Amino acid sequence: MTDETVEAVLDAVAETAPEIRAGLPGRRTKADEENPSGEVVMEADVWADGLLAERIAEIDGVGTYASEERRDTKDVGAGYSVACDPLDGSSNLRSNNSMGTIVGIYDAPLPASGRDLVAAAYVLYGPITTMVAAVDGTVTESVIEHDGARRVVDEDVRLPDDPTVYGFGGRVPDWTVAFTDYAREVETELKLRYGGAMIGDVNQVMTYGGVFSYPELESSPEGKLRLQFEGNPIAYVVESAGGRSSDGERSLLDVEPTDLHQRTPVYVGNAELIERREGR
Ligand code: FDP
Repeated sequence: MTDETVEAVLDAVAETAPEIRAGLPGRRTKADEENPSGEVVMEADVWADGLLAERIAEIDGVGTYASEERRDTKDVGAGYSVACDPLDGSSNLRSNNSMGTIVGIYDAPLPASGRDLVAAAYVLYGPITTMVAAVDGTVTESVIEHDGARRVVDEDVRLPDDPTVYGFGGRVPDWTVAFTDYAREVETELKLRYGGAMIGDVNQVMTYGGVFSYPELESSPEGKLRLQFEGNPIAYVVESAGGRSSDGERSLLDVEPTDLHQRTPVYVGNAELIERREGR
């Protein structure tokens, strides 16, 4: 369990990314199964999970592999717990829009607190395949080359001070009164950017500044996104880049972990915009 393990996990995710991307065209249909959260998955979700599980399990210093696609954790040795969302936003496959892969490396058994993360990263499958990684408090952006090599293009990614964009998930009639009030205010200040894949939408915020939220809903007070696989890793990246995260009351990194697949409302972005939501 060393920093070499962290780099090896990030390398494995980067090396797998071109393969995941290349295999998407033939896997745009629904698989005949549901994930542990009860959602129908795409063939690409299952396939990407299989590839990542195999590659990450081989790494010295990794003890556990877990993903949004499997009910239980997989014991693979001794060391860090690696939690993945193999294809975040995979419902965008049908409409050919952006998607991502998310990885969180925890120094604790799962479910773990975000404070146990030692690194987190995401791959964005946009026109270019990129990886944004937070390690030791520094966030880098790399272009992933065809052979899976990471070429750093920004050595110190920081959230811009002047926020520009927002993206909010969920249907408006399903929003709570408090969230609706907040959204109405933010709408008058920022431009809407919502593409339906958290990674794509968060990367807009990382690039232009602003706020992304998949909030608590009337029909689902815990929202939609999963703490271990989505909320914590994204919070770790955004906070390492100088932003803030919240479940509406506290940093996502301080949310008590209770279940591997627990959901949480997610707010990430510039500090002032997150604090304004917490103040309501
Ligand atoms: P998806 O179901 O396509 O995997 O993780 C779930 C997620 O996508 C996020 O990437 C995205 O932000 C959200 O769900 C989109 O949900 P809506 O369709 O409700 O907007």
